[in-house]
Amino acid sequence: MVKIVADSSCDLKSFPDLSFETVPLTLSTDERSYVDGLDLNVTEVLDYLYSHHGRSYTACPSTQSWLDAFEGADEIYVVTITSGLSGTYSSANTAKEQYLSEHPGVKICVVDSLSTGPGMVLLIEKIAEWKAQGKTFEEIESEIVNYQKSLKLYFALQSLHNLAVNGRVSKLIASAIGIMNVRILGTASPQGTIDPVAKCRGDRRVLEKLVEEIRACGYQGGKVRICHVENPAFADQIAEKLREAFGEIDLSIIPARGLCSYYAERGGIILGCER
Ligand code: X90
Repeated sequence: MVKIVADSSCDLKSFPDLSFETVPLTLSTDERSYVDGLDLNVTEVLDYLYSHHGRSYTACPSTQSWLDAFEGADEIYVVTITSGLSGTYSSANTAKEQYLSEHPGVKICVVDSLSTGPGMVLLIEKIAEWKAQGKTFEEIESEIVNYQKSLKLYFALQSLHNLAVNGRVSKLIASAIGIMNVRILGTASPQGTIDPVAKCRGDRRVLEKLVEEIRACGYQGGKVRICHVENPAFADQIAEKLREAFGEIDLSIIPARGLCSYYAERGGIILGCER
């Protein structure tokens, strides 16, 4: 059986016509812990975390949770959140080694997305598309890297608080926003870390700047996936602007699950596109 397994930061819960499963990260405070599973209520968790004054943090999936997801499959594609910000890629590789030692002959390809959310969605969709076309494991394993190079990830966030307290972005960068309607526009660096691009005052400005950046990176109307944290209106505005500029595009909008909601924070959006 062919199976695609991703961690919960991909924001998808299911995938049509194919065996697909997500493995959860966890979100916690010193008092509570939430598994980013299919039934997690994001609004409730965000309400709790914003009212909680102590520290909060996240943890990558355990090796065992990957192994459980691999069970029964013999051709497995794993897509993880960037290794530049999380131990998830490393835990997936540990699980791969263990599964292979117990199931010789199985094929497992672990892809470090160097991205998250919508960047992972594009990778998962491409693997599924290639599989439907009958490509072999070896072809997919060697071609996915080139496809990955054609992808770009952007984000527009209203707060970098959770990224900063967990050491994923410098406190200096984080302190510049969260005041006076300032939004930060950023991108994923080639190493899969956070690369701030601009500070923008207000939604209209960040929208203009985002479309400008997308154009400048060489985008010409390829696929776009947008994940949002309780902000479908902003995602719709981005979609509209992109269609004005580039015509009909294959674009979809996805609500963020727990992990991306925690780090991208309320109002945040993450956008992945093909160049
Ligand atoms: O292992 C763990 O505990 C998970 C740590 C994840 C840390 C960062 C998640 C970022 C999610 C923020 C905007 C997108 C930035 C992507 C740059 C590659 C969302």
